[in-house]
Amino acid sequence: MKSHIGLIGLAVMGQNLALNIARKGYKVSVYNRTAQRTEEFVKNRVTNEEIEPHYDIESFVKSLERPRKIILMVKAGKPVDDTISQLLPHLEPGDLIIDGGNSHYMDTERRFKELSEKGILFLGMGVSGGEYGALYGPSLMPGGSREAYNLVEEILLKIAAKTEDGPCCTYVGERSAGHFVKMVHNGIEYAIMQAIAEVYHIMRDVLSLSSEEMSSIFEEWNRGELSSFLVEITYKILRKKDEETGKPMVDVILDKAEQKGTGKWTSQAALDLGIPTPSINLAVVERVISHFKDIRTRLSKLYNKRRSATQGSEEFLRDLRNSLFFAMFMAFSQGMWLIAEASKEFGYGVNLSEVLRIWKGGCIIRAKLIDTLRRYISNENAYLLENEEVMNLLKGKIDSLKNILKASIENEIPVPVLNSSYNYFMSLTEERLPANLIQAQRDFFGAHTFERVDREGVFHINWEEGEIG
Ligand code: NBP
Repeated sequence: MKSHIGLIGLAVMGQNLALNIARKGYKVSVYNRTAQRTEEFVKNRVTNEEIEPHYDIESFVKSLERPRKIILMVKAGKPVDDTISQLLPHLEPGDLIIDGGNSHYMDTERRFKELSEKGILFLGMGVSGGEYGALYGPSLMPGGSREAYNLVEEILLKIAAKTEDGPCCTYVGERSAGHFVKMVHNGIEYAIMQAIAEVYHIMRDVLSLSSEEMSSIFEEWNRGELSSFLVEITYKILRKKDEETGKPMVDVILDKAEQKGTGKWTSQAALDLGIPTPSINLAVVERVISHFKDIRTRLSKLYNKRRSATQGSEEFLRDLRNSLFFAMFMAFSQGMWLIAEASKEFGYGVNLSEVLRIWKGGCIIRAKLIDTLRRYISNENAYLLENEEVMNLLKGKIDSLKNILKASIENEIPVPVLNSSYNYFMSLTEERLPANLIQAQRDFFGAHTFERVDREGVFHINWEEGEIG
């Protein structure tokens, strides 16, 4: 019997996805560039699942029912192109390749075009949820042609995470829409992680709370409006002890944050499309700063920080909780606005509410807040701020955020994402920004012209001698 589907790339994600698909009753052929990985996978992890290993591409392709459906779970970048090149001689028009890695959306755009010209169907599919999600139910964000999606919809819906609103998978949109949406998902993830880290920093260095105390607070928060996967893992992380030293695990981890690039890509795309995503941008920048450990250590000795120990009063903890909620909301506001703009610009046809729905389960940014966002999102209100209930919700948090920002300034603690959430909101809600002065400066030194508030037209003046046109 031929396999229903094939999967190439048996690192952690590929292995788990193959097992997940096989456990839903499908026969899966697998292939990996390095044969040893395939052998170990079959020996150590495959039990009753119908998983057929292959050690050359040709036999792998021949083992698949037609039209062939092949998922790639290889490293993003050149490995995807290499694998596609190896597959192509063995494929026929109508066969489907699904790239499930974190590919850059522009690469997906190019591959979609190249493969379409050869009659090969292609889906760029974001997969979120890490290795656990891949095995037990990820959030899937496939984009490409509807025809391609229809070929695998049944399988994808079965393997995706489930919530009361259905499986966490939908046809996201045309061409590279799936990978664009996955990229922004990761950008939002960066911002929320950084906001949580900033709150932790204040708890640790201003309130002097122990890891156990912080863990209990995050655990309690996770039962309320902040309920989310990232808050949940935070309280679990904070209570974990290092077996060697007995210290809290977080205290023995070096404070240098790594990144694989999806946050940076989100910021780059946002800058290109002209959509403000300051929380995401600053979360990326803060990871970069974290890398300069030596410089930070030297400078910290030169510029002693002034810290005044503050009592962790009920009010202060409430303010911290409200600030985190506010920052989380702004991360979604910026991300969804970016997706809406990309959808318009690139003709993706993304349904924003559906994107939020498939982020309700399986993925890293799943959060109770998403239910609220889904009630108010629309193409016109993609930034989610133009609604009376949202307005009341946010107004109730602003004073808290101001208190926390004041405390962070008092204690010289960096809170770039909490701060940028505040400034993003304050800029967007300010009728008269000082951009008039910037226009004047541009016109002064570069004759870049300006518009006037009192009449139509484009103007330039000679700033030292009077109006010239
Ligand atoms: P990796 O991103 O570490 O990639 C390892 C896989 O790529 C191995 O199967 C490796 O084969 C294969 N590969 C490489 Br490297 N170069 C190749 C080439 N030139 N030709 C063919 N195969 C090649 O694996 P992963 O962490 O499982 O992630 C897979 C994809 O899923 C990535 O795009 C990743 O960004 C994405 N993703 C990962 C996570 C996560 O939590 N890890 C979550 C969501 C999405 P080999 O065995 O022969 O070296």
